[in-house]
Formats: sequence, structure tokens, C-alpha cells
Amino acid sequence: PTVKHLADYAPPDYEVETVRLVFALDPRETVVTAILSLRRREGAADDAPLVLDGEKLSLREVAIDGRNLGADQYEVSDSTLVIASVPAAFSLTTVVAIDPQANTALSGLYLSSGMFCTQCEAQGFRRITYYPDRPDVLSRFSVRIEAPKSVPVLLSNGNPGASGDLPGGRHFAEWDDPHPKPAYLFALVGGDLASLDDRFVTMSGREVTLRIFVHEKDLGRCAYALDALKRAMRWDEEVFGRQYDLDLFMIVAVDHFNFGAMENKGLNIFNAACVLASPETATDMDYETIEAIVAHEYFHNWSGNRVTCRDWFQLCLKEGFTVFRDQEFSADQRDRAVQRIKDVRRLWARQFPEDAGPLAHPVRPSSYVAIDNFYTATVYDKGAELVRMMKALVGAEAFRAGTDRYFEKNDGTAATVEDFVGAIEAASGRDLSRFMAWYAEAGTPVLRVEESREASGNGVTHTLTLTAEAGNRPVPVRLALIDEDGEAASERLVEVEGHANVVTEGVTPGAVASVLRGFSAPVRVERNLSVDERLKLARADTDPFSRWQAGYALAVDAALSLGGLGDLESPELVADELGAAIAKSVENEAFAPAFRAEVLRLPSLTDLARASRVIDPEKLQLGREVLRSRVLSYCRPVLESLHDGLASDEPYDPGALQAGRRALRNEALRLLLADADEAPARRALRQAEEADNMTDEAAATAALAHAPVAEREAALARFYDRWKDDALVLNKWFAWQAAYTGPGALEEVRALTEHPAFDKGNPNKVRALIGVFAMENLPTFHAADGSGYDFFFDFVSELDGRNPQVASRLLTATESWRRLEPLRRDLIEKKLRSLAERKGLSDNLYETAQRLVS
Ligand code: BAL
Ligand code: ZN
Repeated sequence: PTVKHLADYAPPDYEVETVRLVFALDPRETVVTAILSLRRREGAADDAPLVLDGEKLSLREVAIDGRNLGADQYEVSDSTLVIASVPAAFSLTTVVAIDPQANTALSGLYLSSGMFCTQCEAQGFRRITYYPDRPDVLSRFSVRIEAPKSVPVLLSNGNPGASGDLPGGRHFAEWDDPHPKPAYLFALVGGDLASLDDRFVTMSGREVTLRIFVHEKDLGRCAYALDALKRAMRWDEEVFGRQYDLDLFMIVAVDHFNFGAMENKGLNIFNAACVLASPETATDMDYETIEAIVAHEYFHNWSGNRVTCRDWFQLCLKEGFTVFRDQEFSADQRDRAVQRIKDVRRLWARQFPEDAGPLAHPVRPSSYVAIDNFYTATVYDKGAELVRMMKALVGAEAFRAGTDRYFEKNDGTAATVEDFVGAIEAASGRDLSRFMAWYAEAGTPVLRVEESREASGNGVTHTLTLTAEAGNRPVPVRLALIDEDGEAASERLVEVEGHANVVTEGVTPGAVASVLRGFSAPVRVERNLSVDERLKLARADTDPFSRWQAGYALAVDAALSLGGLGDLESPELVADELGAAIAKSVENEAFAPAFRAEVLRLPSLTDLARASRVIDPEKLQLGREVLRSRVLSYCRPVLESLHDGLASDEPYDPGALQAGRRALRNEALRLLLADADEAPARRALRQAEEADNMTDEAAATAALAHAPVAEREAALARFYDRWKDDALVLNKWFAWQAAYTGPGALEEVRALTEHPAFDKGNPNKVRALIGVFAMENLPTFHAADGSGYDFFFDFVSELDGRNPQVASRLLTATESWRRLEPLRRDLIEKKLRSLAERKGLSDNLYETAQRLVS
């Protein structure tokens, strides 16, 4: 495997002005004819060879300006087609054959449940035809698709052109995309599909047809995605001034997909799980995810497509910015504070461990073997935090002026992080050169907070100090002082570069500083606060995020200490005080139900593992169980009355208001089951049976499936019986069992890999069963006898031969292995080293395994 370096970037020698693609679709032998009009770039050497990328292609013809080349005039390897001598401007025709049915990697052109579909980001286009498959080669695409009439719907990017019949029971459709694009945004779909249509009128009056294509049976599950799409289109006009630029916008749902969705120009392709929803089959969380992903992919039309990336090192340019945009959209559609809590929880759960382990990399990596390995929480979620910090540093108005400038100056080009930051600098007049360290350095800076009070008077000084590795990059820290009545001194934004002293006068003696409010920077805070001070913040902080965080962090510390892994002196006492505080908060109707649900959601095992110096699954589980049980003992009557009182006869609506109430009610049920008592188990089973929506049905079934109660089996069997013909819904059933930590858990998971409804060729199934097992089921995955590791490593090795991207992603579940207690650490290290040394691994898995043991 070869390592690519950011420092080696060189522009392409040849540009592609136009490309004409003709597909003759066939499951086993699709023939692709490509006609590229190529031109040597000004400044390239006259004798520069033409080097095109290509993988798993069977080359049939090569011609320049209509004349076929002899075998001695070009060279074909596993990954390239090289023509040593070419004119300065010419037309290149290639004819290749590909085998979509054999494409189990789901990259390039493949079949999903009989449907032809493509995934070209990052480097799938080279599995379709020979091409300069790099994002800085932008070209105008026109496409003709020919297929048997049994494949009636034929789609590609841009606007539809001619279509009609061909001899032999075949037909064709032409598509033309007026916007130059890199090959990774190419898409093709062919299948027997039905569609749901709508329309949208842009703010300048363009009529856009919106069309979601699905299997006929799923037509009733598209309405929410369509609604989310229209809201996203309007929001992008209002908040970022961005309008849609074609007359047609299409979404296609496919069953087999490596990502959540893909932003191909005018033809977004979605993992069915991220687009299909009905009240009976999708939970509120599913609806929320669909809303966010539909918006995310749509927003890419500007942040990614109109302005794309110069090279794959710049991935965060489109992903970090687009995640920021979708998070802001969701915050505006729902409850801003709750959205922030969820986004930060996700950052802590996925990005912080990544940044603290052997897979750490800068938001803009400087090298890679397989770029697919860098679609990470760091690039996406930390990337979004960097954009959010820049907005905080320059202010909302200058930020918007900056993004306008970025879009205008770079429209139709392949840009860099410097182009983005430069546009914000130009619009705000602020020098952000020191901010660039955020893009270049891996790791999470630590912010140390110390407090000193004047012996006489009411002055207080907060000393904020960043660890040396943070250098002098600016870190925006929002800070206020809180007493029982709320803000004792109102909020300030402090820009810390290395070190800052913040002096506040006239503060009441008991006031406590609320620091990093709203999680204003992706750093870890270290400070010595008493339990009382922390509880005060959990009760009274006026920033809802920080109020939630104060209680959550105390719950984490209490659980760790109860399990023997933390530093709290009397964790039982703390758990009791926390229980009382939680009972108060969840009853407090001044707080939104969705916020109260977050307060009630006690830390998971993975939350605890992330925060613990040592990962000892048994101790973590013990701590979690004791904490839940003690909190429950304070909250039981409150929880019962919430569960009774929040039951509703209203027709289901996925909007934030109802969803918040259901979330609170279902968190109450979940905690009621903490002691695995009979009464709450019966309560849960009744809810599962009587629910008229998947949110309530799934919450109750999940609560039972995770608990060692007699009703567990009945609940799982009932759910399976009801949903056995619905592959998407069954993913939930697989995931619950994958997370079960009771006796026989590994055998259960192993048996499920042989279940007729399991399909190791479907990434959703693999993630639901094996992904959840390795990420969430710490006691079983990390079983002390190594049985969990044996099972997992066998699965990953076998999967690598089929789908390297998914195999490599699964392996990242081991990223925190160095923090495991010694016995398990030795066991897993042997497994990792033996995998890393194995011959014949894919580049993806090889790179991940190597980094894990390095
Ligand atoms: N570009 C890959 C999928 C996504 O982030 O939208
Ligand atoms: Zn994206």
C-alpha cells in the first residue's frame, strides 16, 4: 500500500472538458463507453503521459481521436491506464466491461436488491471507467443509459434528455448535467422504482420538481423526507442565501449502502434507513436522523458540489462545514439546547476517543493510505466545531459575509481549507492564521480552570490555561457566574490563547463559574469543583447545555467511583444527591420535555468507558448499575407518574414537541426497568403491545431486551413476529440483542449471524449486529476469556474480502484498546498484531490495523 501526503499535491496534467458516458446495463457485464475530451493543463510538461485511474475494469478498446490504439501504445495495471504519448488536446474513447453483481464492496456500480446504483465517493468512479478520479478535475457530464425494459427507471445527474425504445426489448434515457463536477459526484440508478413527487419554488422563482424514488412497497414512507427536503431548501435560502440550481432534485433509497447517504449532483442516493419513515416503522430518533441527513446532503449542493475539494485531504472543507450547517438547521427546526446536547454527546462518544487513541488525526489529515478511512468523527464532527468556533470568534454577521464570499469566490472550483478560512478573514478583518492549528494538530486540548477570590471584597479571578500542545491557537470560552438565583455575573466570551485571567467584580460569595458554556470549544475542562458547586450548576445554570452537563458529568464520576474506577470520596452520597436533583429537574415543567429526557438519560457503558482512565467492563457495569438503581430509588414515583401522565391519544406527529414528550416518557420507562422488577417489566410489555407508533414500541421492547427479565424473550419474539418481513425494522431487533449483556450473550449474537434475516452483504445489518456488539456491549465483547475477540476478529477478517470499507470501520471499535485493563489489553493486542501482520488485507483494513498497533 502506498501512502499519500498532503505536501505532495500537484495539479493534474490533463483536464477533462467534457465527458460522455454510455452504459449498456447488465448485471454481469455492463459495458461502459467513455468519451473524454482532454486538454493538457497549461504549465504541464509537453511529454506528460496521460495517467488514468481504473480498478476492476476489463478494457476492450482504447482510441485517440477515433483511432484505436495498439496494445503497445498503452499500459494497463491493476490501478491505472497509462498512455505515454498524447497530443495537447484530444478525444479519448475507452470501452470497458464491469460486473456489478460481483461488486460486494459497494463502491462503483453495484446491484442492491436488483437495483443498479452507484457510490463514487471517494474513489468509486475508477471502478466504472478509466478516468482522472480526483476531485480537482471538474467536467461536464452527459450520460446515456441503455437497459432492458425490466429496468424501467434510468437516472443520472442533471436534467433529463431524450428517452425511448431500442430494439430487443431494451430502452434508453439520456441525462445532461450543466454543472461541471468531479467524478465522485457522478451517479447512476437503474431499477423498477416508484416515486413520490412534490415541487419547490426557489426565492428567485425557479420551479423545482422534487422526486423520491423507492421500491413500490415503500411509497408510503417517503413523505417525511420530502417535507424535510423542502424545509432544508427554504432554510438554506434564508440562513445562507443559497438556492437550488437545477429544475429537478432526486433522492433514491437503496438497501445496500456504505454511507448514510451521498450528495451526487441532483441525484442523492440514500441508505434506505436514512430516508424511509412511517409512524409504525420509524422512531422519533429515526425521523430526526432523516431530517438531518436529508438536509446535510441537500446542503452539500453548495458546500461540496458547487464548491468542491481540491484533494481528499480537504475533506473537512465540505464535511465539517456541512455538518455545521445541518446541526444549525436541526437546532432551528427543533430545540436548540437539546440539539446542542445531542451533538456534543455524539462528539464525546465518537470523536474524543478517536482523538485520544492511535487513530487520532488532524481535522485535515496530512497523509493516508485509504481515504475511505478518514470519513471520521474528527473530520465531520470536530470539523463542524471548528466552523462553529470561527463563527463565535468573528460574530454571526461577519461569518455570514464570510460564507457568502467563500461561495462566490470559489463557485465552480475545487477549494482548500485556506480558501474557506481566508474568506472569513477577509469578511471579518480578523487574522485567523493562528486558528489554523485547529486544522493541523490532532488531539483534544485541555483547559485548566483555577479560581481565586479576594480575601476582602467580592472580586474573583479565573485563570484559564491551555495545555502547551494547544500552542497559541485561539479558543473561545464562554463564561458566566451562577448562584441559586441564576446569573450572578452575565456571560462573557473570552478568547484564550495559551492563558487568560478573567476578573469579575461584585460577585456573591457562593457564586460558581459556568465555564465553556454551550460547549464553546472542543476541549476538555479540568477544574476542582466541590460536589455542592457542581450540583448548584446542575440546578441553576442558565445555559441549558451547561446545566445538563453539570449533572451528566457528576453522574459519570459517580458511576465510575461506584465501580471502583473514580476519585469521588463518597460516591453513594453523591449518587443520592444526584438522584434527588434529577427527580426535581425531570418534574420541572419550566424545562422542555426533550431537555428533561436528556437529564434522565444516565451515562451508558460507552460513556463511562470514554471517561475512565482504565476500561474494566465489569467495574464499569457495576458502577452504572448501582448508580441507576440509586437514582431510581429517588425517582420511582416521579417516573411512574411521568410514564402515566405523558401517555397520549393524539395522532402521531414526528415534530419536536410530541417527540420530546415521548422521549421523556420512554426514558422514565427505561430507568424504571433498572432494577429488573416485575411491575415495570409488565408495564413495558403492555406499552410494546399497545403502542400505535414505533417510538413507543421500540422503546419498550428495547428496555426489555436489555434487561435480564422474564419478559425479555416474549418481547423480542413478539417484535420479530410482527416485523419479520421488514428488513429495516429488523435492524433494531438485531441491535438490541447485540447490546444484551446477560448470560449467553455471545452465543446469541453468534447465532444471529446465521439467522435467515441477517445478511453480511448488507452494511446496515452488519452495523446493527456486529457494530453495536463491539461498540456498546463492553462486557461481552471484552469477555475475559477472549471469546468476544475471537468472534469479532474472525468476522472482520472475513468481511474484509467482501467489503473493505465496512470491515475497516468495524475494526475502529477497538480504538481504545490501550486503556483496557491489562489482561484484556494483552488479549486484544495479540489479535490486533496478528491481523496487522496478515497478508492479503485490503488497503483499508491494513491501514486501520497498522495505525491501531503503531
Ligand atoms: N459525502 C459522503 C456522505 C456525506 O457526508 O454526505
Ligand atoms: Zn457530508
